Parts: sequence; C-alpha cells; structure tokens
Amino acid sequence: MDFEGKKVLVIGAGKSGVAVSRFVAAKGAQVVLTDHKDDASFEPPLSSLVPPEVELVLGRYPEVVEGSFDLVIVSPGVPLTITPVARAREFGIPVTGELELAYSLARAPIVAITGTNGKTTTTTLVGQIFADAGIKTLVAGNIGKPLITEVEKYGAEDLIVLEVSSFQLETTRAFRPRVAAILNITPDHLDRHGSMQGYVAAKARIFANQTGDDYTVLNYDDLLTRDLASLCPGKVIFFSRRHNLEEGVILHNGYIAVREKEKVYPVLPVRALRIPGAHNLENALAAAACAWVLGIREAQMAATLRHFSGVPHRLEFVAEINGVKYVNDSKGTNPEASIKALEAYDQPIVLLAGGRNKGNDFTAFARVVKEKVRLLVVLGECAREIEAAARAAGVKEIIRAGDFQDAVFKAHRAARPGEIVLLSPACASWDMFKNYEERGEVFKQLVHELILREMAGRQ
Ligand code: UMA
Repeated sequence: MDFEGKKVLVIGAGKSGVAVSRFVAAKGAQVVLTDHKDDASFEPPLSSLVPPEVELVLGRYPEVVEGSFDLVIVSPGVPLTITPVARAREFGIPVTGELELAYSLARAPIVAITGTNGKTTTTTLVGQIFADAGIKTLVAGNIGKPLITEVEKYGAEDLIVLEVSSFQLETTRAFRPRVAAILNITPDHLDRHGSMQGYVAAKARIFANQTGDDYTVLNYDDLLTRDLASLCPGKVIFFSRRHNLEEGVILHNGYIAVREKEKVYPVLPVRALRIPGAHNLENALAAAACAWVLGIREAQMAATLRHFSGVPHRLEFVAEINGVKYVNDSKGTNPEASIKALEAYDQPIVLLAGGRNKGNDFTAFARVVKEKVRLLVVLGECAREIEAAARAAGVKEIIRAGDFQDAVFKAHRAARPGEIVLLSPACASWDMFKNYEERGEVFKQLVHELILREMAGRQ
C-alpha cells in the first residue's frame, strides 16, 4: 500500500489510533487524527505521542466532504455509525480499521483468537507455546498492542498470534488468519452490534475469508460456536471439555488429549494445569488445538501448559501466607467476570469486592457469593450496595473496609489456612485507582508487605 501524499483520517486517539497515525505518517501520508474528547482529556498530551506533522482535531470531528480524504481508519471502540464514517461511505472514501491495514502488511502466518471470554489468556498461552517451541512469535491485537506497531518485523518463517475483538472484525475485508479460533459467544457489546445476531456475525468474520487450507478452532460445548462450523470454509477442529469427540482436542482419562479417530495423543494431565477453573481448561484445550494444527507436538505443548500461570490480574496467584493463598483478579471489573473467578475455586474464599459500579446489578453475583464465600470484605464507592445484595442473598459474614489497604489487611487477619483471599471486585477501580492494573499492583504490593511482616514476626 502506498501512503505517500495520501490524506488519511484516523478516528479515535487511543492506543490504536495513535499507533496507526504514527505508522501512516512515517509512510508519508498526511494524517489528521481526530477524537471526540478534547485536548485536556489526554494524559500524556497527544502531541507527545504523535509526530508534529500529524494534525490533531480534538473535541469534534473534521468535516468529511468529497475528496477531503483518501482513506478513513476507524479505531475499534468507535461505532461505525458516527457522522464522519457515514459521510466517508457516502462519498466512496474507503473506511478501514487498524487490524485490516496491519493484516495487509503481514508476512507471517496468523493465529487469530476471539470469543466473549478467555481471549487474552488463550492468546497469551498460544503465543507462549510457539515462543517456547523456538518460533519468533508476535503476540498482539486487542490484547493491548496494536498489530501495526510491529507487523513489519515478522517474516514468513515467524508467527503472529492475535487477540481480535468483534469491534476489530467489523472493519475487516480481506483478513484471513491461517488459524482462527472462537472460544465462546455469550451476549456482550449488544449496544454496539445491535443484536446477538449482529454480534455473532461480527465474530464469524474471523473465518469468512479462510479457504480449505486454513483451520478454524471452535468450542463444541458452546452451541452458538458449534453451529458456526457449517459456515466455515476452513478445516474445523473442535475442542470439548464435555464430549469425547472422535476428532479434536478433548479430555481423555484425565488428560488433555488430541484425538484423531482411533489415535489419541495425551498431552498433559488436567491436574497439572496451573490456571484454575473450567473456563481456563477450555482456554487450554483451545490453545492446544491452535498449536496442534500448526505442527506443535504433545510434549512441546505440555512443557508450556505445565508452567503457564495465566495473565496478570486474572486469577493471578500472588503468594501463600500461613496456608492462605492470595489471588489477584483485579480484572474482575463486572459481576459476571467475578462470578467466573469465584466458580474457579473449591476452597472457601475470603472475597474483596467493591469499587465503582458501572450500572450493574449484583443479585446474581450475590447468589454465587453466598455459595462460595466464607467472608465478604466490601470496599469502595458501592460497598453498601454490594453488602445489601449479599445480605438479601443470605450472606452473613460481611465486613466493611475503610480503604483498600484496610480491606487487604482485614482479609489477611480473618483468613484461615486452606482458604483463598481473592481480590475480584465485580466493579471498576476508578473510585480509588487509575485502572484495574494499578489496583492489582497495589494488591500485590500489600500482600508482599504482609509476607515481610510475617517474616519479621517470626524472627
Ligand atoms: N472515541 C471517539 N469517538 C467515539 C468513541 C471513542 O473519538 O465515538 C475515542 C475515545 O475518546 C478514545 C478513543 O476513541 O480516545 C479510544 O479508542 P478505542 O476505544 O478504540 O480504544 P484504543 O485505546 O484504541 O484500544 C483499542 C481497543 N479498545 C476497544 O476496542 C474498546 C483495545 O481493546 C485494544 O487493546 C487496543 O485498541 C489495541 O488494539 C480493549 C478492549 O476493551 C482491551 N476491547 C474490547 C473487549 O476486549 O471487550 C473490545
């Protein structure tokens, strides 16, 4: 693609928009980067992130008229219904996304992973399997690193493992991964996609351009995902936690195993996995399927699966103090995510929950708390709301914390050997922290402080 002298409008000045603006500007395009937020909302200032030749139009969108731009690149979080996109389409100006643009420059084969839940863990795991197998591997996409930033550094012998979202898939045209995986589909982002049908259709774009030489990995246990098999142009590889499929990645005599009709290749005992919970087992099965179709053998996969301990802030094991395990699930920013976290454990839990409610209802969450939690420590802006929901569900042991440190220390004092102290707030962090990452980091620091105190106490 020749960008020299081309007029390019980039909409949305987040990670994706900044990366793509820098890229096309470096290729000689005249770039306008626009965002509906004004200049003061950007920290650090946008001017420090993009070269001076990128024109910034902030707090409003520039007018799009015939001939004003040669190309419009829309950030994933920007709905395609906004005026400048509609105008561009009216005037026949091509509209694309960062993923599609980066894809057109990719020389390495791509493994692309989507799904409502588990994308980040599975993408990280697949990337790790290939990296451990000695293949130069780029892990990028929705995971937080726009593909465009490094796509050109990877050649035909290397591999790209991409987390892709329904938002990114909406603007794809030619995107054709060698392996496409859909982990599961449950209602999400329906405000953007209009309906469940729209959401599934966006997800299905991941395999739309595949051919018979490519592979599509699908979750057999998830009916919506299973049913997509009939639409796949590529070879379908199912994974299943519940069914003993004749072909696919399954559970066999307590092992994760690849089955090809009567041949079964055991990979690793399920109990050797370090990532907890049924949903993580599905992530591991999916990862094994992606690796297998590209020639990774059982022993190589097992070596990675055995050591993989997940991604930061998601059921992240922090430490064990006096027989109590501390787990950071700061990424649990909504009730559904925290329900999954609670369901991942069989041991009694001391749960730290609360923060800023993003408009969610805590009733279903409170029911799972009743079942799984021995002691609930509530904190943050919506502490009372969570407490009320928990009491209504019959939870008796609840304590309120003054601040975040108080919550961690109270949990520590109350926890008994064999229990898990779990930070999974079911809320956003913004009442106390910049983001969930910061909240998780502070949790880990406090746990380490507790370890030091325990050690000092023993001396
Ligand atoms: N904006 C507008 N107009 C709008 C909407 C947004 O100008 O109508 C502006 C916002 O003011 C903001 C910018 O657009 O400044 C944000 O763009 P963005 O939402 O696309 O966010 P990025 O920072 O570019 O991050 C995106 C992905 N975000 C979304 O899809 C919402 C990141 O995924 C991804 O890591 C990053 O590109 C790199 O590829 C995050 C995400 O939440 C993790 N993804 C969703 C999910 O996983 O469920 C889809």
